[in-house]
Amino acid sequence: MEKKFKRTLVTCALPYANGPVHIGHLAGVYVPADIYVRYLRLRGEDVLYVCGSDEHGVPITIKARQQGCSPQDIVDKYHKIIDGSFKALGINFDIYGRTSSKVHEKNAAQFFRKLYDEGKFVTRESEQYYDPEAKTFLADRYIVGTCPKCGNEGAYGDQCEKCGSTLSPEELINPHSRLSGAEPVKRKTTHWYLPLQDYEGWLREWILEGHKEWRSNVYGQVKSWLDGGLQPRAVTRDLDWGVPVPVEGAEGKVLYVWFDAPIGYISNTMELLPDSWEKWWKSPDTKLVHFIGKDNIVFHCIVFPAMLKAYGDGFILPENVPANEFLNLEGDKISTSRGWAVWAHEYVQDFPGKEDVLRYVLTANAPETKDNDFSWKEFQTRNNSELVAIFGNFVNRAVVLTHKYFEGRVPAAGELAEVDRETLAEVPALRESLEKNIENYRFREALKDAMQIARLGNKYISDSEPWKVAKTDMARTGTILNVCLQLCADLAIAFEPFTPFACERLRRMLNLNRPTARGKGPVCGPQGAASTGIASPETCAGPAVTEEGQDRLPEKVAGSASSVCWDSLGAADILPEGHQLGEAELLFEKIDDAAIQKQLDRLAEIRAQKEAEAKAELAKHVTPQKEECTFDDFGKMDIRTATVLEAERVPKTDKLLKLTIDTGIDRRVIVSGIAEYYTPEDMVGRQICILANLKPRVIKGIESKGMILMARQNDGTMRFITPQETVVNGAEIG
Ligand code: B3M
Ligand code: ZN
Repeated sequence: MEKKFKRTLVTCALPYANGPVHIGHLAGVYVPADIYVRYLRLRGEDVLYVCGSDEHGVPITIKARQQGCSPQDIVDKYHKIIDGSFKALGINFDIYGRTSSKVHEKNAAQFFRKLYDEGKFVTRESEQYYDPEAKTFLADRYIVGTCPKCGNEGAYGDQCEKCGSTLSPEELINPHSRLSGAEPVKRKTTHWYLPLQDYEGWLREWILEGHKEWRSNVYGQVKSWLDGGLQPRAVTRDLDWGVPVPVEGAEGKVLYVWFDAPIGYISNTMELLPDSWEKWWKSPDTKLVHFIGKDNIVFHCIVFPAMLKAYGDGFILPENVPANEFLNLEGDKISTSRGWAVWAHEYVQDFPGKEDVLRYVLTANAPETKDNDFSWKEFQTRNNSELVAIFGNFVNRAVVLTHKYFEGRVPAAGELAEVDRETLAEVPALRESLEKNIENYRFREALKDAMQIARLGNKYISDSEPWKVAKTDMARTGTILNVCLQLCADLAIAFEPFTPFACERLRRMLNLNRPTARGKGPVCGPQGAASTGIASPETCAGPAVTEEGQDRLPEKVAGSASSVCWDSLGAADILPEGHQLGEAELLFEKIDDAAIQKQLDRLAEIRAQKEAEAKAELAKHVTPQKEECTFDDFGKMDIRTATVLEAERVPKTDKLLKLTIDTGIDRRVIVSGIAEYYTPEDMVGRQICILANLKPRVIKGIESKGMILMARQNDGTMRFITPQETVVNGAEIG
């Protein structure tokens, strides 16, 4: 049986404040969380929505070093950018805190101290790398060297970003410190560890037995971690940026970022609600939901719960952790370091007024069950053919025609025809499906349900042709438009979680209030907004919403069409006859090719730059020169130009081409292992260079006379050598 909760605490992964957020973050975490929160609030649920910047960790100190500033400067800069882009996209947390805050430092230290005092940690001495020049221990990321797998000279002690291998500093060839360049030495150091293995049985029971309903990607990852056996996990680091370990003799040590960051959820709640935060974290009536990306699953499903369990004191555990997979960009993995990303703060500048389009596309294409790809073409198509051509077009026709024929007042619905009734009857079913989908974290499907209402409306108005009916039957025209306007009002409610800015415009057109959660809990947005008719999405958030004791909306605001709520969705009379509409405005605008091309050009530039860098990198690894030879040695080789006349694959082989060539001396056959790199069509007509006097060999039953000269690049790929200008066949080379 579903457990009933009184309130919901929604957390979003705290973004690292070492760079801006991009569409991968938005699609993976923040847009789905925002939909969920907006929806719950529409339903009258008591919700607290918590996020903040993750301001500790090695990447931040590295960035500071690169830019010649302090880690604090870095986090100040990115905290502001990230906070701003969330707001711009309508993602309004009740608090967007920071882990560099005083409240957090105190709270995280206290959390550690309690576990420490109660003997919940074990200490271990280990050998860690130490920079003898900079006189500091080195986190794995601070050590660079040559990757043993691919030869990349800039591989980190934890990972090679070029080939993606996970590494340990021991594996690096020629390791050196990023701080001083010195070769790191091993030194003994002591750290505190949380013995995760002690929590294994409990975790199994709680998740593997108790939460079979979790998404299969989450459940599967947890299971494989547990099946693999848990190990003690270090919760401290030798570093000078972070929360100092609150224990005597721990100078120069800080809490590991993944220990302090999740505590940040709690600290941020404390910061917002110093007197009532415990209600959100320690009441079994609170439903805790963590929105995260798949790379954070182990921390949110294993490490943090084990920390909370160790701490005790009534802390609740997540009811669900709907982690998403990754979003790629134009077929390639998003990469902050390579600049292969669409940044949220740049998007809102490049596409002002189109915040909803991004929200819509990222939801329609959300990586809920598998990695997905974002492409600018798809972005354009979804905007132009779905938002504009279906949703916007329908609303526009309904509102414009009502102004044209009925002075902008909702006409009376006469007797409903079959098609009217059937159309209206579809909405409650869609609503039910939408509710189920959101409640089960299937946001893509939920969006389809909402969009289906727009499709329904668009089809209804096209089929009913009120503009034609108006020539003969004004009463029927009125009925059709009445039905259309009710569907428009449905859309204004159903789309609120997904496209809040467009819904605000739509409500303005329909002269409707922001939908409220009538009678079920605190209202969504300040009371004052109700009388002004319009409340901006911003007013939907804010701590006041979640505080208890707030006035509730009256059960029914009689006669006022301007007050709708989620429960109005699907009713046939949301807008009463005679209700005055606002002016028609464009709900969505087309995005032209030029705007898309601009984005594609930017990405092409990045790609070209990366390719050039890769080439330069390749050029660095030239194989060493061979042993000396004499002029006579060389003179024995008869190297000539020739032209390929015919080419075909050698049957039953992958690598061989049979080439018939004109050598100037004769016409002959050479069998060459180049089929991996060239097709027969590539070769015909091309001028090549051959070693003409190589002793003939029989290959796969074919006599091969000579050898084609190829350049072997250091990644192993081959290119044939061709004269820059066409020369006669048989010209001697030397
Ligand atoms: N900052 C990692 C990430 O963005 C991390 C999340 C912390 S949530 C407590 O992938
Ligand atoms: Zn590598």
